Amino acid sequence: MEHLKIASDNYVAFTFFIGTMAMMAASVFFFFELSSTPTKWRTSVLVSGLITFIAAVHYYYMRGYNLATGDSPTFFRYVDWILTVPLMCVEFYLITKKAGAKQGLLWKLIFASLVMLVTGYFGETIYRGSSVIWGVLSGAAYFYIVYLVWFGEVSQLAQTAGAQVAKATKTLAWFVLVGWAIYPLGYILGTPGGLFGIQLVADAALASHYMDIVYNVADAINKIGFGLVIYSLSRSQD
Ligand SMILES: *C/C=C(C)/C=C/C=C(C)/C=C/C1=C(C)CCCC1(C)C
Repeated sequence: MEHLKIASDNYVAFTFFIGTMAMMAASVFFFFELSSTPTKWRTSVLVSGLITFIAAVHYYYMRGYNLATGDSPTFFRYVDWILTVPLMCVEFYLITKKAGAKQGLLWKLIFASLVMLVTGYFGETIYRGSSVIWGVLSGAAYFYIVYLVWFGEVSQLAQTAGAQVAKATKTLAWFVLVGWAIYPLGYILGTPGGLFGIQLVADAALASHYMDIVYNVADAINKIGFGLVIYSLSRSQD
């Protein structure tokens, strides 16, 4: 078998590699901190660890796939997201549960995240020619999640759940509004006519490289950062 190495100017392979390490390290951190986490926050911190652990396993695979083929591991990217994004919705539910969050809210968040990801997957793979319309549908589901965490049930419940929960929920809401908005940017760069018919990067191979770099950076920010917000909440007085 040929020995594969990362060329020093291969930023796609490099960010897959760093992403794998970062997700692994974050998982070890969250899992080891569990024993000193107050019981009422243990499930939340465990879920933070599960999110980065699932990502670490996918990144390990995607890193190898990309290095061996030079291609974008789109399928496994979406398998990762389909598992981890609903778990991030679970985090919102868990921290607002004490203030009375109902399971219905959890299902709303999970359903919206699945619509967002499945439509995005269609636009990136099966229906690339109509990626704009699938991107718009995905964006609608995304904005529904933004609405729920900024103005809807999540934010209303958080306000009655104590100062620390309210503060953490606001920070997580910023992650959803700004951190998650990085993904559509990657989609726009990587799909044909991504920006309402405008092709930003003409070369298809280059376009998919840019997309992978953007997604890799976004994942590190959103999965590890999100988990750390939960972690610091678990160390607060609430
Ligand atoms: C850990 C992974 C996370 C937080 C992934 C989040 C993904 C998104 C918020 C993706 C959103 C998309 C749109 C809003 C429109 C274009 C298609 C997507 C799927 C890239």
